[in-house]
Order: sequence, then structure tokens, then C-alpha cells
Amino acid sequence: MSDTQKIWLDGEIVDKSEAKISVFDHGLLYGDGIFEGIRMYSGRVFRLTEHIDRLFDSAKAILMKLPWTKEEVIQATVDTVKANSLTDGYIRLVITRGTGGLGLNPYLCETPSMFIIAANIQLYPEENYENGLELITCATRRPTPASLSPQVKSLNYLNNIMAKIECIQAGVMEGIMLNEQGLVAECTGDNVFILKRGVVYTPPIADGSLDGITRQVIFDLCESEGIVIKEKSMTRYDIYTADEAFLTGTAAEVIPFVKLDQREIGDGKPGAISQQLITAFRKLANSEGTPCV
Ligand code: PXG
Repeated sequence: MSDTQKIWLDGEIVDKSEAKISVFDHGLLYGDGIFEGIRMYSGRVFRLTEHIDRLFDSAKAILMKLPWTKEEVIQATVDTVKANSLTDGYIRLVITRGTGGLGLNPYLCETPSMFIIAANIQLYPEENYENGLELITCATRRPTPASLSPQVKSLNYLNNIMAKIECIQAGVMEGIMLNEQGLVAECTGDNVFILKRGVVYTPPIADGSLDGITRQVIFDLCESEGIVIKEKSMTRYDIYTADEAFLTGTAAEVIPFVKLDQREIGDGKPGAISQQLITAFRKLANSEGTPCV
């Protein structure tokens, strides 16, 4: 994006060069804040209400009182997209705890700050959708929901970043993260699905994954496409021996993976049901959403 990029910051649209927050903001000092990553297709924001609902749930869970209504946040998002004349892209909505002292106490912080960035998106290369990704299992575990709920999309992503470093060092783009019991939770920024004997399975969110918006889209699409889908706790064995496997996320959309820890999944090629869901997802993403024109 060029220097003319416009950022929404605490109620104003400002130039990228003017979009600054304090070094005393607890979002920066402690990762005390929340965010959403949202996509837009063909001039419409995809599942915007669902993202804003999740953002407000994150705020409630961390006792952050927001000075905006959901309608105002939706309007701010649309205004940011318009200010950047975007039709397709990625929207990052961030809310920080606000400025405070050099201590953890969030009650001493002033009002939360919100900024919204609307940008072009860097996608996985199309060949990854055609040939499928290779994954590893990361040694870094997802923390138990008893210490921090994975539903809170917080500004502290170090756990996922540690796992992402492992992926990059291994020469792959994503990796499976297990919970403390060794059950499959999710990937560093995506949810996990497998297909076995015609049924799609994904781990229950209680096993340590984010309740992904795209994950929910897969449940909707399976229903409309007549595909059986179930939640099931799984170990790596279930993935190694699956017929097909794919990931979902706002950035990745629906993308097949064909290898985990050097085991080929199925015949090592993206499966028919995965491809059917990719096609159905793309059709849906380009046909619904909150208009920004
Ligand atoms: N798990 C985690 C830990 C995530 O961060 C997902 C699953 C998928 O959820 P959605 O709601 O997007 O279907 C996420 C979302 C990025 C990026 O910049 C990451 C996400 C979303 C948007 C951008 O890598 N992660």
C-alpha cells in the first residue's frame, strides 16, 4: 500500500504517516488488546457482523469497556474501506487497552484506542490451492483454555508466533498445534479439518482452537452441499490416516494440505470434497457481505 493509505484512528481517518499510538499504550506494553482480521470481496465485507460480534465478545472477556457501539464499529470499518477505494482486500481492526502507567493495572488506563487498516492481501500462491500444503506438527503447544481462552483474539500472539517460527525453520507455511493433552487444536492461524470415509471432522473448540468465522462457514457449506460434518477430538494419527485434509482461515480461506510430518494424506493430492468446498466457499464469498460502495 502506498503512503496515501488512510487509517481509521479513534474516530478520524488519517494518513498512514499520522496514524500513531503512544508507547505507553498497554496494547504495546503488554499485548493488552484485541483484534479481528476481516476480508472483503467484490466491494463487500465478508461476515462483518460475525467478526464484530466476536470482537465484542473478546472485549467482554477481558473486561474492556468499549466506547463504541457495534453499529459504529461497522460504520467505521465501511468508512475505512471507502477511504482507501478498495474492493478486495484485508481489514485489520485493532483495539488496545489505551495509555496507562508502567504497571499491569488496566484500570489505570485511559479509554481504549481503536484503529482500522484496510489493505491489499498477500495470499498463498494459487498453486498451493491446486497442489496442497505440507505441514509439520509444532512442538509449541496451545495453552490450556483455563489459562487464556483461545476465543479471545488478543494482541498477544507469541504462542502462535513461536509455532510459526518452527514452521518457517522446517520450510513449510503452516503447522499443527496440539493442546496439552496432545490432541489436535488448530494451526498457527487456521482451523483444521479432515475427511474420513465421506465425513468431515474438525476438533471441538474446547480442544483449544479459535471458533473461526471460516470454520463456521464450512459448517454452513457442508449443510448446503449435503456433506456430513462432525466435531471430534483427534490426534495426529487421525490426520495421518485421513482421506483428505484442509485448513480454513480468513487469510487462507479454504486450502488443502496433503502432507503432515512427511506422511502423505490420502493419495497426496487435494481431495474431491476439499475442492468442492473451496469452489463453494469462493462462490459464497463473492456473493454476500456488507456493501462498501
Ligand atoms: N486460529 C487462529 C489462532 C487464528 O488466528 C483462525 C484460527 C481462523 O479464524 P477465522 O475467523 O479467520 O476463520 C485464526 C485467524 C494473518 C491472519 O494475518 C490470521 C488470522 C486471520 C486473519 C489474518 O495471518 N487468523
